[in-house]
Amino acid sequence: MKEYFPMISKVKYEGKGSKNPFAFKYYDAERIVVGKPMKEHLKFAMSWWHTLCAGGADPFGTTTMDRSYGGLTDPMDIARAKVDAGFEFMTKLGIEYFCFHDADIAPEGKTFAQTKSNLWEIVEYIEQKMKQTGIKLLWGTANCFNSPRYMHGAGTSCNAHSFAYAAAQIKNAIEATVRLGGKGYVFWGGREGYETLLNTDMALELDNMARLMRMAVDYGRSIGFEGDFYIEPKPKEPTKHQYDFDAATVLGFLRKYGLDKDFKLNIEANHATLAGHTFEHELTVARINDAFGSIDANSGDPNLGWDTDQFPTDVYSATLCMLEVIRAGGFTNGGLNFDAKVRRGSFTFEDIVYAYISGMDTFALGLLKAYEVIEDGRIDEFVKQRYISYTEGIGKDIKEGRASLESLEKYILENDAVQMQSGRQEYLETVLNNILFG
Ligand code: XUL
Ligand code: CO
Repeated sequence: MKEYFPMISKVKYEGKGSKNPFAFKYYDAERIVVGKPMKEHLKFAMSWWHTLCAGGADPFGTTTMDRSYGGLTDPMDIARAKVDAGFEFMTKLGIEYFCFHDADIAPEGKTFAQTKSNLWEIVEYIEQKMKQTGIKLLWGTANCFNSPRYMHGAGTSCNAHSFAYAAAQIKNAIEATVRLGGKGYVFWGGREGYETLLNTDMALELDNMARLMRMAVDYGRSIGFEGDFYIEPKPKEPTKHQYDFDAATVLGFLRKYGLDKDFKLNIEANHATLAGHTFEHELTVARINDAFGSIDANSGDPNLGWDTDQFPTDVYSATLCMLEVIRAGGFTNGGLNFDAKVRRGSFTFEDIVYAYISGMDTFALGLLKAYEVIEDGRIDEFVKQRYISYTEGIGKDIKEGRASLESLEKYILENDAVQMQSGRQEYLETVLNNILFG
């Protein structure tokens, strides 16, 4: 069989002293960290779209990366070659999961019937490869944003025919996910938003988006899908305003429509940046609402207002992310999907290898550092002490629901000198630096 990544055989852990660009410096898959192997803490996944499809096009220029897999022209031949290349890549890197959109794995046909048969042919091929390699599906999704038929949205389209088309696509994408044993199904509202309120019935659009999700849950459960549905929040791009703005907005939506039992959140770092939040903020909101599900690991550029989907290299951010994952009890059905792409100028297959090695090493280091933060204990202890006033006296009464405005007024009349404590942010930042950099 043709080899697409001849520059590597199995990528191994060589430790932080290694200068081998094709070796892991921190990611040691089988190393036991607090009771389980690193690979189970991290559950890395390959994104089919960025890794095997994206050609580096941007609004100002055409593709820079050859994704013809050796000059193939027939879209189904290319689809099969992507399966070969993807499984070769994952096997060599030791990545045990992948994620896909229907449109990434199989080309659209002239009719929907043709699209469907293309999809199922490739799904069967993927299934064989999964059996041979033991690689698993993390989540599937449907691309209901690329085609012109979704120019006004999919579930939120003003056009019921577009809604119906999206439903048909989602039905097949869920079936494919179930068939491949995926434990997650993602809704990223690609064009579920608006450009101007002058032409938008927001109430109907949101009701319809919820209707589509309800149909997906009902259908998924009816064919035996026991995993999690996810919404992936993002505030803007491609629409000016995306309805799934951020974690808090999505939680309000899910609760309003009674979808919160079936849906969790897939938090993406760059989307948090676009919403004006930190990655860890979005993860915390998900965790404290029992909605933490999965992660799209990447990074954005804080100086830009769009989604750059860069590979994550910031250990500080990865540490704070992994702290949240640990606090949430670790991944169950979810994992860490590299929803990230190499830069337009990094156009060779070798660059994809460097990118994944760097992302995997970053999160491996983040995992180790997060456990060091916990073991060190200074930060957790500080937070505990900061709220100590709620463990006794009037604070305990407030926390346990025994206080009222009257009882608190009575208390203040007798104790009106409030003593304050410092938040010690600068000190805590030095503690974190000390743990990260020694
Ligand atoms: C887009 C994005 C998507 C979703 C899946 O910003 O993150 O790739 O992850 O549709
Ligand atoms: Co994403």
